[in-house]
Amino acid sequence: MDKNLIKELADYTHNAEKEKREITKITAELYPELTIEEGYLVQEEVINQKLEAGHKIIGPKMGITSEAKMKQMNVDNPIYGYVFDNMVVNEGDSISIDDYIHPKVEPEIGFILSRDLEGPNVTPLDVLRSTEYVFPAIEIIDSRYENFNFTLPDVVADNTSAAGAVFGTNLKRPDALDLDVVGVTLSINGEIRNLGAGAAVLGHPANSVARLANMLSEKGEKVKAGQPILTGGITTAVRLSSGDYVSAKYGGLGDISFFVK
Ligand code: OOG
Ligand code: MG
Repeated sequence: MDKNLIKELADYTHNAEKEKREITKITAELYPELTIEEGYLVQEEVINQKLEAGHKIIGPKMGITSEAKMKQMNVDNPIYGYVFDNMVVNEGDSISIDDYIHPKVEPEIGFILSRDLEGPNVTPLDVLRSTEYVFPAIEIIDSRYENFNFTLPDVVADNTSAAGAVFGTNLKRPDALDLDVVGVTLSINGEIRNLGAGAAVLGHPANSVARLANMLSEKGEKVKAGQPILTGGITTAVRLSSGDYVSAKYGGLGDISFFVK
C-alpha cells in the first residue's frame, strides 16, 4: 500500500477524532478495497501521529471478542488498538458529552502482566501464569464512523473506536477469581441495561490476552508487562447521554462508576 494513501486514510480518521466529527467509512467510497492488514497500517500511522503529538500509550485493547459485540457491530473477528493517556477517565469523575461524537460504554475485564508475553503460541495458561493483577474496567468507545457503521478494516483503521477508559483500582490476583464466571451488570442511572459474565470474552478473558500476544507477534511485537490490557466488551455497548450516571458492578471485583455531563 502506497505511503501517501496510508497517510491520507490516517488523516481521514484521525482528523475526525480530533474534530469530533462523523465520517463515512473508508470502504464506502474512499478506498473500498481496504484489507484488514492495510487497516493496521493506517492504525499504525494514527498511533505514530498521536505519539508525535506528545500523547502516550497506556495499553492495548482487544475488541470484538464476544458474541454480543460481534452481533451488535456485524463483524466477526477480534481486533486490537491502543488506549492513550488523554483517554483515561478516573473512577468517579465526570466526562463531558461534548468531548465525543456518539459515545457508548461497555464493561470489560483488564489484565496487568508481570512479564512480557511474546507469541506465537501463547496459551491462556501462559497468560494466567504471567498475570500480576486483573481489574474491572469500563471502555468508552466512539467510532468516528456514522452510526458506528463499519467493516473490520474500517474499525481497525479507526484505532478500534478507542475514546476513553475507566480502569478500576480494585486489583485482584488472577488466582483469587474464576474470571470466566465473574458476572457483571452495567447500569445507567441505577437501571441495569446489560449483564454478562467473563466467559463471554472468547470463553475466558485470558484467551483474549493470548490472542493479542499472538496477533502482535506477526509484527514482531509483544504484550508488555505493567500496561493495563483491555480484553474486550463482555456485553453490547450502551449509548451515553448527558446526565447519565454509569456504573458497572462485578462479582468479586467491585464497582466502578463515572458521570456524564
Ligand atoms: C469497535 C470496538 C470494539 C470491544 O470491546 O468489542 C471494542 C466498536 O464496537 O466500535 O472495543
Ligand atoms: Mg472495548
